[in-house]
Amino acid sequence: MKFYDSSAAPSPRRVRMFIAEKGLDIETIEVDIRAGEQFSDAFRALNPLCTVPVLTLDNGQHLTTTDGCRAWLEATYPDPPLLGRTAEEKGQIADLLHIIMFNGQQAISEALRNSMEAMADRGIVGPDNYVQIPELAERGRARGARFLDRLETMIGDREFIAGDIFTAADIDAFIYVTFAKWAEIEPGPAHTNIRRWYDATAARPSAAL
Ligand SMILES: N[C@@H](CCC(=O)N[C@@H](CS)C(=O)NCC(=O)O)C(=O)O
Repeated sequence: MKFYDSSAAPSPRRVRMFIAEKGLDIETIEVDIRAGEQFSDAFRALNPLCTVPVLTLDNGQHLTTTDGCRAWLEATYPDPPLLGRTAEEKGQIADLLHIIMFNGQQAISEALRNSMEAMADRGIVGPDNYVQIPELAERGRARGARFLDRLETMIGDREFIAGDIFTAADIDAFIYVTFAKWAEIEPGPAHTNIRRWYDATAARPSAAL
């Protein structure tokens, strides 16, 4: 098994933290996406969509999205559970992950991909080029700020986002609050729940990776 990672990018970090929380040791290959290694023939053979993360399994199968990698990891290494223990919790965490992706990841990606000079013509991730749309960057920043307000309420006075256990929802929200800083979106003084929860998550060994 091999994990194709890219150390500065948020999506593979979602799998990297997941692997660390499971206590697994998986051979990791760094893909230099700034140098365009994701477009090489060798990488396209693993994932024609030219994105990281990728997990290659011992049976020759390639899992090419964060969701696919984590679904397989959870089913193969169920302890500790990160995608829910009961049917109800699995449903709840799937909801949370969707909300975090739609309101957090999508907003911040739009803000950055449509404004950064280094992302010129890379408005959407993947093998095809798309021009930047400055209005999308502006909208992304507005949505990103609202994401923090929404997350503040989602966390409330809970220790973890889903309740009493650490889950993939904490991993993803932690990574996107960190990623939002690239777009100059940061928790303010009113985001006291985010600050408490963020500091506790940052202290976990998996967050240092
Ligand atoms: N939905 C995909 C998205 C993966 C994704 O966007 N990966 C980014 C890094 S965070 C990437 O591969 N970027 C390469 C590029 O920008 O060309 C997943 O979660 O696996």
